[in-house]
Amino acid sequence: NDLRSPHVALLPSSGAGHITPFLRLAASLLSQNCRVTLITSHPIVTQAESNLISSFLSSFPQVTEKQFHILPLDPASAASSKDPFFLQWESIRRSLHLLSSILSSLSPPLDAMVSDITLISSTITITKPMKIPNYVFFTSSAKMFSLFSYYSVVSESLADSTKISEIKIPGIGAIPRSSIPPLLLVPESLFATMFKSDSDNLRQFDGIIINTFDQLESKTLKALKAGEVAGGLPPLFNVGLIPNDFERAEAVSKWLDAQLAKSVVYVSFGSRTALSREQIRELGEGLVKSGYPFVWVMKDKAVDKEDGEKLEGVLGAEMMGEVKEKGIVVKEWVDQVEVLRHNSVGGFVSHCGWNSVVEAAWVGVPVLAWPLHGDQRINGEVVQGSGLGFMGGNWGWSGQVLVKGEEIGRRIKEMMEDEGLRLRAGEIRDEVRKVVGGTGDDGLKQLIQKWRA
Ligand code: BUP
Repeated sequence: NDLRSPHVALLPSSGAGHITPFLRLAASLLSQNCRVTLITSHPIVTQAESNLISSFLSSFPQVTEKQFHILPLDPASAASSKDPFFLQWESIRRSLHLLSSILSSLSPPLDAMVSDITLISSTITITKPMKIPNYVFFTSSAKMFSLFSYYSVVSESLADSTKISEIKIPGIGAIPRSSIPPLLLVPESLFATMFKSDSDNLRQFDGIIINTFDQLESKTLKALKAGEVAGGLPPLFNVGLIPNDFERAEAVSKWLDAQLAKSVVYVSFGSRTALSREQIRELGEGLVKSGYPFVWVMKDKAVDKEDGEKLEGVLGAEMMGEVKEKGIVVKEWVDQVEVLRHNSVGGFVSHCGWNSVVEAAWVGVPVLAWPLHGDQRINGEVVQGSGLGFMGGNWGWSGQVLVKGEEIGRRIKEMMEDEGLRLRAGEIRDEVRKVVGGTGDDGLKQLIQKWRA
């Protein structure tokens, strides 16, 4: 019966980079006549996440929200990391035994539970005995997923740099040691231990959902779907999730309207990465030296609620003057997709958080990749491999190297002046738009058909 509406519960973890794709998935499922229950974990870490969730819920009143009140952070975990998002994931994981009463109260019963990749091993211990079909939403690239699914094979040997300078993943190729998220090179770290056991646990799931486009990662998707990377994995559904109206926010449109076509550089390092003061000033210098106008989203603290310092305090009075003449610097949340799709924007300096890469492909804007943490260098390789952009240089992980303004300026110019790159980014956008967007999306269709069956 094709008209049955499957009931799906979505369990995102924390950070805009995780919440946003979950809400986009929810919007796509609703447009295909699914029932959606959204489980929101409280307290919420950032204002940006609260705003996104509220706006989503008021745009889609048919969604059931279940608020999940998590336990306070365990002091032992607090010692394991300084990253507020990582700590929140840990608290959610520790609280998940409290989820069963929420899940059993849902009516009609669930056809599927979709959990964020950072929560999967804890979720499944609750949902498996309840016989709820379980799906993983992997919120990064398919290439990063190939490393994730293959990780348990190589984790031990990775610790010794003399043994392994790259990982050769069957069907994918080599990932150099320098691109591997640094914590994965420390096998006893909490992150590496989790990564390994989650990777093993994948086989207990009914399916894996990845938000990516064939136009970015066709070879990787093919290898994964053919089972070349790791044996026994559940089916993979690649869904191309697109931005939605509930995300609308300030987009500095008036200022952008006054700029020449394709002349503006947009700069953002995502919702959870603050550069050092020193690096912020070098970046300011680089932007001024590039000669192009810019919109720069500046983060001085990882969590927006704690980001109280005025721009002038961060940049210093002199640089503030220079920067203000050439561009716009914002410390508030901007509507990134709306900025990127403005006709005057011609390039994106990005940390390559996966959502940013997907958005750049969706609007066809070239990317200068400056990965800083975790999966971002692997995502940067996808950017470079697909022709959407290129890597800035051997700029190290965040905080390891001070990238000088001179070099940043030069690389920005290179991006803005490369006609071939602009054409390729436009082609990627055109190809993506032929297949993605609601009903044309095969991955999403197959997923919903499976839930309806
Ligand atoms: Br900052 C900022 N406006 O001002 P990523 C971010 N975003 O719309 P991250 C805005 O947040 P992870 C802003 O468009 C994207 O959808 C942006 O996700 C949006 O990076 C999202 O790009 C950020 O994946 O998350 O935040 O570093 O590390 O989980 O990838």
